[in-house]
Amino acid sequence: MSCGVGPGGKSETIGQRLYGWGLSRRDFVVFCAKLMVAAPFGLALTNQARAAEVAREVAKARRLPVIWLHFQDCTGCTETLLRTSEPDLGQLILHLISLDYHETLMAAAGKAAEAALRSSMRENSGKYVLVVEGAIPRKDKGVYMKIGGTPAAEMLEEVAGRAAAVIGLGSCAAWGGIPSADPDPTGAVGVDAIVTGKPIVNIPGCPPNPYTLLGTVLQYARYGTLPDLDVEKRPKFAYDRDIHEHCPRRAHFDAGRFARQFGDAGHRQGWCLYHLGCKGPETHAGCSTRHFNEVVDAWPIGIGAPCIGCTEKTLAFRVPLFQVIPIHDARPPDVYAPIESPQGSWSVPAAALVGGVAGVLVGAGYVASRKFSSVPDDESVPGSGPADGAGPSDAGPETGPESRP
Ligand code: FSX
Ligand code: SF4
Ligand code: F3S
Repeated sequence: MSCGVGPGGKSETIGQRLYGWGLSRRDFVVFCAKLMVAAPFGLALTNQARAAEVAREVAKARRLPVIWLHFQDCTGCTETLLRTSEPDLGQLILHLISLDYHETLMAAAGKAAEAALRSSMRENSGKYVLVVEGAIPRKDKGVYMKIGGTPAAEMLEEVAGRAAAVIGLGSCAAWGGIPSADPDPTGAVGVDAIVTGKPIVNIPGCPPNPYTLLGTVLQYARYGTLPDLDVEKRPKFAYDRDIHEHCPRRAHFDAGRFARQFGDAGHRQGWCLYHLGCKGPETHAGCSTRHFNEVVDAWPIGIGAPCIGCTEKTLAFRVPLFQVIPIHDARPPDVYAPIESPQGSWSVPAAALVGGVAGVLVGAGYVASRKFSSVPDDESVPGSGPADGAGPSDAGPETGPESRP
């Protein structure tokens, strides 16, 4: 039994499956182009030069059997996968992989569902990828969650035992997420606190970006390898940079223009959310360049909400939402980068000229930042003016030009 749509076995290639389904080559290439945007480097699959070549590689892969377990979660991780558009990724994924067991998507229930799980484990022993969504409760012998009478931790151990690799999808499965927030009533943990002896990939985010999952699974299907991981077992291709590096509000941060309250003038003008508790400077994720649901600006900062650091083990659900974090290295430059001569060497007059131009730029930038560095009074929002005592320099000595001597 499979909750994939349409006929066809696991032995067919992804290309045969997709073209048999009626997907146009153009739509397939468009999907692969999106995959390349989500994984610009670091994923063997997208190291090809063009989207058409990535499409050729993906098309050659066999559909990977996937078993998907749900534990303590909100199902947002599945939702984010199904809520994508053009080409409809929700449909597409059911052709890219062979989703053999997924409690919220499969039609089967009760004994039939359990039989589907057993049958897939037997048929694909040692070959399937196990995707886990949700945290696993361990307190009091796991009584807080049982599936078919089996505690979640026990079920995870058993299904992971026959898997080729395990993916902890979402912050809950990666390290406990929301269910593990203080006071953590159920003793919620992530996959790697329970599973041993198997390759584990964490794809945190609450919810995570669906393309990160697809990139990981498709690479495994095509080459049998997993992407390079960082110390938290996150694929580097998706978590190598922090939000702050590519945030569209970064220019406001550098110039000292901060929203002080939700709805104040700075907030309405799209200024930096640092003082509202944004954890972007400490959060590794690609949200600022890979938005959700393929809708422009559909990501926390894009809609005016500070990043809560949902991809970081030590931030989301650990540090209060609106608490301001210390800035370590993200700071505006003291001087602008030098301008190199086209010949690659410096002549004295050119150096003098560049020095003059750079000096003017630095001066202009500094003056501009002074000019725009405080939120103008907004009488419609109580406490929104500079008099609320939260000037840019409140953020510490390293947060903006305003704080420089
Ligand atoms: Fe957790 Fe997934 Fe957050 Fe929700 O199910 S990662 S609560 S968005 O969606 O597990
Ligand atoms: Fe963007 Fe947050 Fe950095 Fe401001 S602090 S630039 S909103 S990531
Ligand atoms: Fe999470 Fe921050 Fe992205 S809250 S979704 S990592 S912007």
